[in-house]
Amino acid sequence: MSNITRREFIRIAGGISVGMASGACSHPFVKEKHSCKQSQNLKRLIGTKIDYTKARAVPSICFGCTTHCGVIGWVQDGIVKKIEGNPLDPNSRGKVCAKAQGMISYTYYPERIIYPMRRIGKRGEGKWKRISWNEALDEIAKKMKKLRQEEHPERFVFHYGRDKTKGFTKRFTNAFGTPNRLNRRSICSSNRRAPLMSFYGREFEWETQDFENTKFILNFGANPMEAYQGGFFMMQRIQQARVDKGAKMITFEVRPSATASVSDKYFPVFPGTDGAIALAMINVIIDNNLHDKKFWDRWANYPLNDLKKQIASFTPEFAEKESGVPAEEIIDIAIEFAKASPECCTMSNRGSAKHYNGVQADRAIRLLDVLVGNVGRPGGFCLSTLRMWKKRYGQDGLPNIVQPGPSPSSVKPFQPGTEQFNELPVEVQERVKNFPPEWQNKYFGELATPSEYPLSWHWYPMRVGQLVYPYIKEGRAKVEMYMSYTLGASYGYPEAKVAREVLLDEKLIPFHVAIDIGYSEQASLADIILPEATSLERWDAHSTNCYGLVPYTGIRQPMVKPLGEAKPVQIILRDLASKIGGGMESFFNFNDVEEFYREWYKELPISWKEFKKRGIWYDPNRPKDYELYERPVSNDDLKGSFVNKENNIIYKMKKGKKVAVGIMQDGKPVCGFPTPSRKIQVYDEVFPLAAKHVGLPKSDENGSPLCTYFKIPSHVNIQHDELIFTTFKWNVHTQGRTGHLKYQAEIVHANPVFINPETAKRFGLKNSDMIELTVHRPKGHTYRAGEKEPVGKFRNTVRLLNGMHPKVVAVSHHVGHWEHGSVGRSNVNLSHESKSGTEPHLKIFDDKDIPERIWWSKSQGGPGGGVHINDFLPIDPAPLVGGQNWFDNVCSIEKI
Ligand SMILES: Nc1nc2c(c(=O)[nH]1)N[C@H]1C(S)=C(S)[C@@H](COP(=O)(O)OP(=O)(O)OC[C@H]3O[C@@H](n4cnc5c(=O)[nH]c(N)nc54)[C@H](O)[C@@H]3O)O[C@H]1N2
Ligand SMILES: Nc1nc2c(c(=O)[nH]1)N[C@H]1C(S)=C(S)[C@@H](COP(=O)(O)OP(=O)(O)OC[C@H]3O[C@@H](n4cnc5c(=O)[nH]c(N)nc54)[C@H](O)[C@@H]3O)O[C@H]1N2
Ligand code: SF4
Ligand SMILES: [Mo]
Repeated sequence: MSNITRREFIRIAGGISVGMASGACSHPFVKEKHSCKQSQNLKRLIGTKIDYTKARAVPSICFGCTTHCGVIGWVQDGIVKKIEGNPLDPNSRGKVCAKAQGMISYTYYPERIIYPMRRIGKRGEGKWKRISWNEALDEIAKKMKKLRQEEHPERFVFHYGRDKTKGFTKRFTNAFGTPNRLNRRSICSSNRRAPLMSFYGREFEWETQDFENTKFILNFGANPMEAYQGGFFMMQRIQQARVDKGAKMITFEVRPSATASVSDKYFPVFPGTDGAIALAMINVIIDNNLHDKKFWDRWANYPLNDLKKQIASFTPEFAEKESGVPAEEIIDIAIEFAKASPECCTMSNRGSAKHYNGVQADRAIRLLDVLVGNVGRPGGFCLSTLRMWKKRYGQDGLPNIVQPGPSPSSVKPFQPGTEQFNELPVEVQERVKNFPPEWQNKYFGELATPSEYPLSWHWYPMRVGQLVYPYIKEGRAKVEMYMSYTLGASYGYPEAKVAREVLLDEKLIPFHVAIDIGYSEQASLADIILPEATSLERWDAHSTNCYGLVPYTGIRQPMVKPLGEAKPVQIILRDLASKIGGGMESFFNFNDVEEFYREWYKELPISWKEFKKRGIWYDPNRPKDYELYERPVSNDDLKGSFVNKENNIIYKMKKGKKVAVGIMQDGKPVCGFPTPSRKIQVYDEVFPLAAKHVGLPKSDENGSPLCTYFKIPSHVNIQHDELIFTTFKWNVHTQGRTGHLKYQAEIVHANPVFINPETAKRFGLKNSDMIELTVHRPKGHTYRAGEKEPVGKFRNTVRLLNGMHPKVVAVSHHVGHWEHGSVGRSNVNLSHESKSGTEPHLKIFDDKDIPERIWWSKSQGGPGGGVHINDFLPIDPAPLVGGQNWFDNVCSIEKI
């Protein structure tokens, strides 16, 4: 890299100053030796075997990845010694993966943060001192109070990565009055969710295939064998269906992922062409008359003949040309898929969706299920109720699980004439003024509801996280206080250097508070760090879609007391609310977190004591969530309802608003789908509507009301010597949060560039050669599109791998940290040694592994801790929805 900016210098210099830290106050890892009981216990017991006659079993919910399995923690003498699966969990069915033990690693990480810290040097310089909770919260509250007094609550920005409090933090931001409760949806899954919500309604933003009973799985780039939100639940059932029932799985991928590797057939595809394959299959199925006409006519909102006419040009031969998958294979697979219906299903995730054309690709994939009529049927593409705290679909007997106490809402849309609106750039004001009223009422400024990406907030606020930092830099929003919660943007967002640059600029972000459990790259750029209790030390309510198709709920409960002064976020926010006052405190009227959740679950048919003992509750007598759309409208909803004769929709007045509650089918009132038409919206006017309002040219087919395929603009003229740089996840790591967990890091601590051996030959490369990768700016209607200057260059070693698509190089993330303590940095020279003789890091116990056994560190003659690649992945939001196009990056490589 040629030029080092001032900020990068600060980062580097910060690293060095940490390395040479001396004197009283230098690093957030607390200096004094722990002599408390906790620490004595740890010293004595870490590494010893469990004595099951003495150990206590505490059920809880894993926080190791987005899957959230039910677990049991074995606790002995106040220490969690082992994590096992909770057999009562209907989703994970008593199993856990290796990552679950990581919760023990991070709870007892010697360099964990367990006291509030305040920076004493420059921001990012790495100099800290311990302060009391009172001091920390007083300082934060004083600033926040001022914002409320000045009627600018929106200048408080709460940005989270994974918030599993089920709305608790929203209670806080709503009570404060800020709409800027930002998330990571665009980074993760918004392109994936939008097609589902368009088809099936907000409530079904995620499907739940009935894998246990399926016979044929058509997989477009999902990787449940090592990742996927819920992958662990799926993996078990997929393999069960394959082994017990001979089910088949076909995978389209760009690299031999774990899922591709165990599939019956794996086809390496040219990146971003899954949509062409799916559309070709739709044509084949219709041509062979293998579609389910009855289902289509009853439930799809568009005539099949018209659809056929519009997609006729996407033939198998066309798809072969685009994707490289032979036309005959596409035909055979389509036929086999349709013939297996209803015991067949599609599966896709970020691989197909996180592209410039990914929303339309996933709409095409989703259409395959509608076409063969497997939706909601046994063995098919099912839709389970994600949440269980409302009675719906005529299902009685489910408790109403809601947060106790009044629901705060002082968040106001940015209406023309308000100060907030007038502060917006003029072109934004103009755009918003032209929005339909429904959107105007949902507009809360450019961070929460970016006006150029209306489909990121049309269904519900998905946020465009990767634009938050550029927008702050451009002055599209004014920030006074920024609070990061479980957020690793400075490491794991695309062009993470932009996040760091903005976080380092005290003019753009005058105050930064990080609520974290460790000294992450994000926390290192804070003014105050508030230490959270880990998932083994805190409460949370849990629910997610269940692959057993029976909604359930579970409770995360503390197995042990928080170490040091760490506190659960609920207590941190309660205490902060009470210091801010002005009515906020009334929404946090509880003494302890257990009291709050006990109240929340008061309608559960089992006692609180029993619930805590089991950790999980579901109604075993509830019929599985098959064909919810055919369920009769409940008597409650029918009372006072009326039918619109033109579209057969059943409406009802609720709180002065006309709400659809079902649809008449063959003279019977059934629930249908929670969409405006109560049908499956394979045709959706919202796409052209959004395209019109943001001025997307007609030639950009993201605005098509029917699914379609078009080439990714950056790939149109891709050169012979250019490749596509893709990124993926490893089975033993989770995002940027596990690189420092010793056992996981020992297994995977490097991220070489995987490349096809033939391609390698073409570039004169062999295993372990060093290359330089230059990543180019994307094209199309996206951030900094078409700029000549590359996003950046990085160096890494190559690893030859058969089965890679010849035009793809793939590099994982998770590693290459420069914070997160010694294991994170793969640095055995415990950098935080102080000359004063006191231990600089939190010495809760002597863990010989850290630092002595980080054998892969360079100073021990190892290969080092991998390369940080996210600075070189361009910020690239897909038009309209804003999901990050992680897998489109065109790059050049050069041998060094
Ligand atoms: N072990 C582990 N599990 C996790 C996580 C983790 O970090 N580690 N993270 C969780 C989270 S937050 C998420 S979002 C999920 C993500 O779960 P997945 O989406 O299943 O996994 P990713 O690795 O994000 O997906 C990218 C996959 O798409 C492939 N791909 C890239 N381009 C294309 C293409 O054009 N076509 C096709 N067909 N495939 C392509 C990549 O090779 C890669 O295997 O995993 C969750 N589970
Ligand atoms: N190269 C590349 N980059 C990717 C991806 C990829 O496939 N490749 N995947 C992307 C995806 S799908 C996602 S979802 C994002 C995720 O990105 P983020 O949402 O930013 O999540 P993490 O990187 O896991 O960072 C989590 C932060 O939370 C902290 N943390 C962990 N546990 C706790 C806790 O219990 N309490 C608190 N308060 N803090 C905690 C960690 O210390 C860390 O700082 O990453 C994205 N980045
Ligand atoms: S799959 Fe995820 S949630 Fe389940 S045990 Fe593994 S880390 Fe924990
Ligand atoms: Mo994600």
